[in-house]
Amino acid sequence: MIRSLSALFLIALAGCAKEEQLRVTDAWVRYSPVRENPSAAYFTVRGGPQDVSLIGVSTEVAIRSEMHETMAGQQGMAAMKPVTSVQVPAGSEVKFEPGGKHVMLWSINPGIKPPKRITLTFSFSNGERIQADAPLVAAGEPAPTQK
Ligand SMILES: [Cu+2]
Repeated sequence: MIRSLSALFLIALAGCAKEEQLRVTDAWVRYSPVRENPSAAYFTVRGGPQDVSLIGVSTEVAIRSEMHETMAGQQGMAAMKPVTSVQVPAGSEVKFEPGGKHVMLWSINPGIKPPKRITLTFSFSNGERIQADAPLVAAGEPAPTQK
């Protein structure tokens, strides 16, 4: 009885692992033309076979980057606060999008402007690192279509 249960369990695990890998899609950056103001990166993290946490997003072309969460602040004003970790449960879809979670990027190299693309590096709690290309989108330009 025990043996057959564990066999079933293994089959279930194998089926799961084949299904989805941890990945990042739909990355783009709302580019700030004012150097003192940060740009903001948006993307979708698609969970893999295990629960993990996203613990950092960085790019070589910005001096500093920080994950933020947007909260309903006082008097109806939206406020943001830095977060050091965002949970990505297995098989889930975690969106970083305008009005929600985002990554602030400070002081992108002056030579790098829309429509150039930058590479974002995503670090996860299980040691995985994923890179994704993100187009810089100028202020006033529409966001790339999200699928
Ligand atoms: Cu922010």
